[in-house]
Amino acid sequence: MKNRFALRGTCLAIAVFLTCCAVTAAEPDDRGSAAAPPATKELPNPFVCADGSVVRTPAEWQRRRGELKSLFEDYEYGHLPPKPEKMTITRGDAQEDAANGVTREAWKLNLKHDGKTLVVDVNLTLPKQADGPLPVVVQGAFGRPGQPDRLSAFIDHGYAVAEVNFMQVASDNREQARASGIYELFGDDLDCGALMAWAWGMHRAIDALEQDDRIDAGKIVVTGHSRYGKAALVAGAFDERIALTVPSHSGCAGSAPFRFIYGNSEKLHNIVGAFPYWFRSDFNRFVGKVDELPLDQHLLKALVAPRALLATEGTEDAWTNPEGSQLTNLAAAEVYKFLGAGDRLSIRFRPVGHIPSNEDLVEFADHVFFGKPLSAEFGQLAYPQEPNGFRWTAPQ
Ligand code: GTR
Repeated sequence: MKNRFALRGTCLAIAVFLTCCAVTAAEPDDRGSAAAPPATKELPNPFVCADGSVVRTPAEWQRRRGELKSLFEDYEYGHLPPKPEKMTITRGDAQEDAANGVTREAWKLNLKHDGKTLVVDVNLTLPKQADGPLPVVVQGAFGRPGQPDRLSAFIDHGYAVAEVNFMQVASDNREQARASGIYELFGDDLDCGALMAWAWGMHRAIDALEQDDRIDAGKIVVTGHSRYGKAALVAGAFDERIALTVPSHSGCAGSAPFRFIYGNSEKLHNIVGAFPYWFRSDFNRFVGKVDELPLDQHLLKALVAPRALLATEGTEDAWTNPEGSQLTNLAAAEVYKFLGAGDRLSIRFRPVGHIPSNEDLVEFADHVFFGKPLSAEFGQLAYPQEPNGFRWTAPQ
């Protein structure tokens, strides 16, 4: 049981090591278990596999997708923890909130693994006039208490909202990081940081939502703002049950690349300096060496393909590198086009600072799920195109 989920990576590492030995007596790559491509200043090519072969068909993309997931697990976020052995759900009584036209239910997910239990709270809010199974927005419960209408952009348009208590999953506190939540549940087996842990928490909420026939399991949206936008993007990349992923102003380690930093936006050394516990503990080895990173964030977006993905950005939110997010969208678009899903990837810029724009999520979700028209601002670029971003294109 112990280290079960590190086993796959270890096998790959051994395979890579043996291959290297057969060709040359070079030292094994000690930077992770997935094979690292050569250093590159441009965004790495998603279509070239670890063995140098080129992805030519959507079926071959599936294998490449597995490699890309390993890169993110082995180098940046750590491994996605497994589903716990058992989950039971305690559903609190439905509370009617007539003033806001909603029904609220407090759920407790009791997650059991290897004799240990972790309880994660999920607050479900349903529009009162529900008609048929509802699309649902899953997000961290970071909302501002005392603002009961904070979910109204979703609820008023017929979307249910499930808010997951991320802090029970992994603390967002440097001193207490890796001391509670999933780190207690799984013990030493985990190498993931908080971003992957929060993504795992969203996946557990989806396990529960899938069992509720008031929810349309084919219309699951994940979202989050800023650090929770990073977690939402990771969640969407690693779980194909998610139909639409909407990182809001997610910035560095989210929608924005490490290689292209515009203006005074957040760099790898800033984020691993302030929030090392969001990542695998050795991610800081790439400080000052981003060219050697075997991945960049366009590949995380590409992992969501062909499922829908919308990045929402603020052109006055300089720290989150909105110009860089434009570049990763353009790069990921090559994968979307290759998979015949070019219309499922979009970006929406607003002239705002660090505030979410939930109305954009709803408009795009209504478009993807119900075929409603989309306004022209979606997909409109806000910056000149980066000439050095990437030279590769999707194979013909
Ligand atoms: C900042 C951090 C960003 C972003 C932000 C937030 O301090 O540098 O990456 O996550 O916090 O979550 O509000």
